[in-house]
Amino acid sequence: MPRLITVAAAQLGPIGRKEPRSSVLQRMLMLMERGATTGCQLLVFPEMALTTFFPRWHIEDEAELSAFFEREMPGPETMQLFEASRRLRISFYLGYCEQTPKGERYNTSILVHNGDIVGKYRKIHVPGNPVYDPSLKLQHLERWYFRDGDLGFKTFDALGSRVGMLICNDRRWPESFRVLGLQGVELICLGYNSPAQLPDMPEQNSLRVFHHLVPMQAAAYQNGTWVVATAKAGREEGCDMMGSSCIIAPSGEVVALSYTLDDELLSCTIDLDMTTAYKKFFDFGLYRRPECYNLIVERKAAGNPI
Ligand code: ING
Repeated sequence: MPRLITVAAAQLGPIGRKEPRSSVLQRMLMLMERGATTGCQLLVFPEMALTTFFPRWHIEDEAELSAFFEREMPGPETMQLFEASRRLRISFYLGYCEQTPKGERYNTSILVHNGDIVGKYRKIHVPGNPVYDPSLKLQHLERWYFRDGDLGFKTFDALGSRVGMLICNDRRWPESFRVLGLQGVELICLGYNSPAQLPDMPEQNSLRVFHHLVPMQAAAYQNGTWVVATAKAGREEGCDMMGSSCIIAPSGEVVALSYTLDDELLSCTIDLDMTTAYKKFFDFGLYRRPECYNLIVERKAAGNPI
């Protein structure tokens, strides 16, 4: 008996700087309704799904900035997603900007099952610049706005599966996936906001989708896990954001790929038991040599030969 589950990347098109939460939530609820009618059990929304990707600006107006953050989850507006989850029996991953009661700000995701939060993650690899750098054509000020995630890489047993969460830039680092792999992860949910072009490194422009897919395909295979990765896509406030939301099998194959840069539901029925053969091939307990991997935790930057 295969262990089947129907999952979907719930891709969102661009969100304007002034677009109200209510309008974004409307779009998300539509995707949830569509997911329900097509038998989806889990929807993966993007990183920072409720707002525009504001770290492309250096925002000094505290009132404007503050409006991008959630102080409660669920809050008065996001409650609708939780109600829909309960009513439609659909679980979801949601990326959002979290502000704690102490005023700490994190780039966060949650896993919601049957209207309850069953998992929480705070982005560990926070990319970009810590201060405004006028020499750059494209600002990416996540390090100015967000603290480093402090919850580690955890897995959550939900939906008859072992689920892990990552956010955007985490997908480029093999360590993110390995720490989840060492906990037997079977399904990794990830939302992202990635510029389709890098005006400060234009030689990489033609490789953007390759650099998005290749680390996740490798990691899915090396850890024997499914990956669902969801974009906030399209031309957002003059910035082209990459689409290519995808579902990747434990074989490393991309089995579904989005074909628009707008709101799109990309679903696939996946067999969680497909992880078994790959986990057996890469039998960590038999073949891994952690005693030879010390540098991975001892060193941060590359240094002298040992
Ligand atoms: N986005 C980017 C990503 O990894 C980034 C970060 C920064 C890309 C600088 C390119 C240049 O795709 C997020 N949201 O992490």
